[in-house]
Amino acid sequence: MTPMAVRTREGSTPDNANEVARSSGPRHDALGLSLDDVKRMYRLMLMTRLVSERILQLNRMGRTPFGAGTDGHEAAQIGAAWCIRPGKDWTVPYYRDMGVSFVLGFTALDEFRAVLGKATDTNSAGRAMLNMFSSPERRVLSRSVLVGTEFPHAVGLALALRNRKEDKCVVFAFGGEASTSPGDFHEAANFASIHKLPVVFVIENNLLAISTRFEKQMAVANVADRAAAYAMPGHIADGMDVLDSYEKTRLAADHARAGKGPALVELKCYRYQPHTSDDDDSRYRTKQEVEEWKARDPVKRGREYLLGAGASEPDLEAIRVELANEIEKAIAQAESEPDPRPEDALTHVYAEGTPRPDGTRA
Ligand SMILES: Cc1ncc(C[n+]2csc(CCOP(=O)(O)OP(=O)(O)O)c2C)c(N)n1
Repeated sequence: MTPMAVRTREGSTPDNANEVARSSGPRHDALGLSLDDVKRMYRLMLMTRLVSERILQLNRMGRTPFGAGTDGHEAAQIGAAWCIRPGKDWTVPYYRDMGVSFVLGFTALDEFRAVLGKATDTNSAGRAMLNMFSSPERRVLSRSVLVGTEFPHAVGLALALRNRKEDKCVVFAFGGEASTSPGDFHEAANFASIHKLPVVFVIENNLLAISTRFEKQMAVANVADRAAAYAMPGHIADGMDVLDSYEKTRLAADHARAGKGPALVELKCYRYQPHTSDDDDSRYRTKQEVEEWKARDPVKRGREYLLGAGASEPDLEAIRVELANEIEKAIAQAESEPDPRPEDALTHVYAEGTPRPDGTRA
């Protein structure tokens, strides 16, 4: 399977009214982004790449139990998450969404605390699997690792926003392409569309669900084709390009924000690492396939774009050095922090004060 050019879906119902105007200037200008915005996007893409690579290294050294690499998803995640308004919109990220979490303000230290299962982990105090991001202040919904279960929750959240009259707030529900196969996705999309709820389904299509290839996952050519069944727009983005990912997600977000109901954006990307640190990807793909996708590497493309738009090599090198230092400091800090206490294992699992049959309370 070679990297596919991004196709526009035939028969799609693009939200033409919201198409971003083209100009002859730099692409980011036409999207209303400054060069500084693009630099910040690049910084977060590089941070995501470096942290992801470091997690796998630490795992192979026996210092972390588990990892789920983000490499290859950076442009999709940073570009899409750039449309989220912090503190207003809600986000339901999935387990591969470290880049989304960084846009929302999570730090490398937050990530390493979670990966190392430390008591200081802000998501679950070391109880949940890594990347079960959770933050009421940042409006990030804690979710289950069961794929697809996030969508009915996201739609319920959107209904609650409407009932509370939190107008113009949108719920961004993320998932991989395989998460659109369980019934949860279809029930959620149907309900959201009937009730015109402000949900953006952000689907990172990396063509593989562990070892199951896209063609064995669904009969349609694009995940975005599924949107038509629910009368919602389905946009397709080159998920290896941060600006395209931003542009297409913004079309979907503008639609939802305008009260027109849900929309879906499919970000076509590829994961470089095995599915998780426990997976042997040599059993279902060739190194050549991975290399072909790496030729379109999103971080490298972001760097080339910035150099072409006026950023300097020393500027970009300074970003890399600063990130590398921040990451090593975060690892050392997280490793020095306490593990959860065994006696806290059930905290927040059962409601405190639950009545026992004998009338006492737990
Ligand atoms: C309901 C359910 N079935 C199976 C699994 C096991 N599982 C974990 S990840 C995964 C693949 C998901 O693929 P996709 O949604 O495309 O996301 P990706 O991991 O490729 O980013 C599966 C089948 C699960 N977590 N939940």
